[in-house]
Amino acid sequence: MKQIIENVLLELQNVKATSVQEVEQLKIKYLGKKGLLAGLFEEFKQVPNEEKRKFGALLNDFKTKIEEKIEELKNGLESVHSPDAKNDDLTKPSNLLSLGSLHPLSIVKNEIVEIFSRIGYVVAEGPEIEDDRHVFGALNFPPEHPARDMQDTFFIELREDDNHALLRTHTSSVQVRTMEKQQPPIRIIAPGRVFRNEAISARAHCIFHQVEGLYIDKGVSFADLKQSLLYFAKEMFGEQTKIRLRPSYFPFTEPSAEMDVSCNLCEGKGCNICKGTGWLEIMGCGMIDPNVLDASGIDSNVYSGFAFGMGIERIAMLKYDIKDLRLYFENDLRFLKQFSSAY
Ligand code: 2NL
Repeated sequence: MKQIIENVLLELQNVKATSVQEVEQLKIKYLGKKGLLAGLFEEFKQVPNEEKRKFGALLNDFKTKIEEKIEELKNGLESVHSPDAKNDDLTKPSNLLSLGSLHPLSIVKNEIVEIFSRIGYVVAEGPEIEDDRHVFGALNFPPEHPARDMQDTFFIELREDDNHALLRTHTSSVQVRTMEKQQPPIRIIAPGRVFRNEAISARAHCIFHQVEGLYIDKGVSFADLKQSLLYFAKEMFGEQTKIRLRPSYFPFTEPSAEMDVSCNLCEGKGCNICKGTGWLEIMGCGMIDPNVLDASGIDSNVYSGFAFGMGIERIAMLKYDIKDLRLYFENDLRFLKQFSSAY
């Protein structure tokens, strides 16, 4: 037995392995159930009692040596592991990166823009840092209007001539800039980020998103406004959708209205979402005040137009049943991953 052990130990010194499979085979050969070591332990049963101690120690030592050798071969394999080692398949596909998805506000904004582009509106954009004239002055806000208060608007720089720099509070400023540059017909849609000095809560935020629209030409009437917005409501909320217009007030339109759409969920019967009324308010609109046209160089004796504005957060809340505005801005992946989207 002693002789066998010595021979094997010698043999082991020169053993090499180039693959995991080879190491595994060696392990089976020496340490397996029917392997060399198992055979020796079987023979050990025949060893006379007085020699058991000596041979026992020898066998155990042998076992440890084989285990060490196997371990060494394994480690050797790992350290020489290189791309041209036999078992690497370089043609295997890599782990796929999971695709992100669009933010719910982007999904809803894109949908609104697409619906209006189908009837000839083009997208207009402008700066987020604006001046008083484009946000208030040209839009018929009287000097003492509460929206011009520090409490509501983020002023950036107070200027001598009162044309202060500020963060836009609506995207109407984009439309004013278009009217200054271009004579009718004008048919534009202005999506974008706006800012108001509000305390943040589930229902209010200092940053939010709007889409405003503007249509100016000869002979544009309230009937055109109503039919265009009915088209929008049906495209956005489904063919069965009804609209209603309630009188309202904005400094830049006269007459002005709030538009409601019939509640899709309860089909007008009254539910949680529409608070039992059967109607959901989704936008403000009206005929552009002649003062607004004239202030930007469009002759109100020749042209007329309508305008509308809606909050994207509110529409996305209705569409996806989102209950807290803050979720839009926290970028929590558990929230964002819920909105699958096709680009
Ligand atoms: C709302 C209401 C509205 C407009 C926006 C507008 C723009 C120009 C001239 C006249 Cl340049 N009007 N925009 C008109 C009526 C309503 O927004 O509730 N927005 C969230």
